[in-house]
Amino acid sequence: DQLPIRRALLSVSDKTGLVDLGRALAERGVELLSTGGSAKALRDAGLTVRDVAEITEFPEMMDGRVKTLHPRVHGGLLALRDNADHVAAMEEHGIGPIDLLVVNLYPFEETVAKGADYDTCIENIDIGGPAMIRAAAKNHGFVTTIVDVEDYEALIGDMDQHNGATCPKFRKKMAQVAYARTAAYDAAVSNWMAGAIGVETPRRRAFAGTLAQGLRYGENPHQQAAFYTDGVNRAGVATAVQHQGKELSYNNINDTDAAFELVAEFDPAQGPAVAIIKHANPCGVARGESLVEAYKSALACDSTSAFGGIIALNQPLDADTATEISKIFTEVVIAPEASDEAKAIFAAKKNLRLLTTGGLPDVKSGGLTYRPVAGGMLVQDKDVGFVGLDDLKVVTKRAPTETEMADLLFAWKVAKHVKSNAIVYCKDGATVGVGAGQMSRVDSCRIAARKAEDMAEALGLETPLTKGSVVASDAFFPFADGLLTAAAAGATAVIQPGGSMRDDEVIAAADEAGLAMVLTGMRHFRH
Ligand code: 93A
Repeated sequence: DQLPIRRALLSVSDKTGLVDLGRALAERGVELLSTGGSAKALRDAGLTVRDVAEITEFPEMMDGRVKTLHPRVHGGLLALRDNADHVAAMEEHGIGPIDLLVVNLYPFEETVAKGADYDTCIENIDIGGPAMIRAAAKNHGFVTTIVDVEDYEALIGDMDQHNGATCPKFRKKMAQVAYARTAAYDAAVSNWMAGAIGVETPRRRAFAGTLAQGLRYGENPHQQAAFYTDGVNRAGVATAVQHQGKELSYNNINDTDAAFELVAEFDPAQGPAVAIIKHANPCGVARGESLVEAYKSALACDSTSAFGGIIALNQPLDADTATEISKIFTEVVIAPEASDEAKAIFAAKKNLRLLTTGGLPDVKSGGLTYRPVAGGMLVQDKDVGFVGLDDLKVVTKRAPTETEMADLLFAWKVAKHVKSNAIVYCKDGATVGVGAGQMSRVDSCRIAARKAEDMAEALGLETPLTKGSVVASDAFFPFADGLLTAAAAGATAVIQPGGSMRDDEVIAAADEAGLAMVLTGMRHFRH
């Protein structure tokens, strides 16, 4: 039901596979039209090509800004072949039909990723390419649109199955891919501009990314999934180098991100820190004199849950830490760097994935987070909230000691990365109990304390590590019960936002229990 492809326009920035495709088309009797660099590449390979400039009777001009933007091109792509008026217009104006469009765009995303200056990025915004793609894809009843080198083979395959034509189903599929490409392209342009001119607002932003990797499956094996990157140059799972082990899964990527973003809260200049993540929540976070000490303390918080976990380090992985980590099963280790010795130790662990990032992300730098809801998407600024010593308000009779204060600030940073309701007990720069994701705050207090009791039993300790700890709560205590649970578990100091109707009641209970309490005035919900 379709005439064979007779004329193709090839205009590509990425010349990969161009010559082979051109040859395959020529062998099938297709006339080749092309733009400057693409035409040259085809000609150099000995193929016969007509310049677009010849049919438009206009030279490429303005540094190539105007080369294909002409009715002889767009008419040839858009004309309905079965519409008498369209056919007459083509005849009247000397427009020949274009049956196949092969375009890949100026490498805008790559140019941005390379850190090019503003004007270079602007010059790499393709105008003619997207215009042709959108035209050809709209006219998919008659025209085939190819925007991805990956689809060249399928194109020739489809033509060979249909006597040199393509089937409607293939053209529709390629049109869908074409619009995905132009949408993602313009989103990349808009988001780059937002960054370049410092627009922070989640409003009037575009959403799209570049497919980085098709994933084997999603959260569960019956869900399809893929990983898209947004081109933001942030040290993390999206930009990391993987040194060994099989491909990361959907859950691995999610947890690795959670782990690295958390550990990045701890400035490496202030000493080593380690975070262990399970199901997107930390099951142990610690600082230490050395990296291996930090790891051991993090593991001691909940060594049961740490099995099969994901570990993030704020300093280069060394041999000692690698040896210690190797003692239990770990899915992923992510660190700024890894020593050759450490890499050699991990090489024996075939199932362990090692990622290095070259650095830590700036946790104070913004960006947006997205969450799908049925029928839409919620967008907000990333939580880059930070409180320091000067922001804290002591509300109890007793002020925290210096040691308590250091642990309170540590616990607060961890709590920011725990799903609400979040309760984090800490002692000596290490978490000793984490309560996450409960519907009631008092349950999070109890669960964290109970897990500490379990660990004490496992480690053969007389008292749980929560004895003499401090506790952070990601949001205010609505009643005194949660705070009293923490006191019963042995906490001596509390950090929380404050702002509850019953703050007075909670403060009185803290005083009565001899607790020191500070308010941050800032909440860290995370869902
Ligand atoms: O500068 S443009 O936006 N103006 C145009 O009219 C135009 N037509 C095609 N860029 C344009 N293109 C792009 O040129 C294509 O999308 C492709 O990426 C590139 C191919 O150029 P060449 O064949 O000279 O290497």
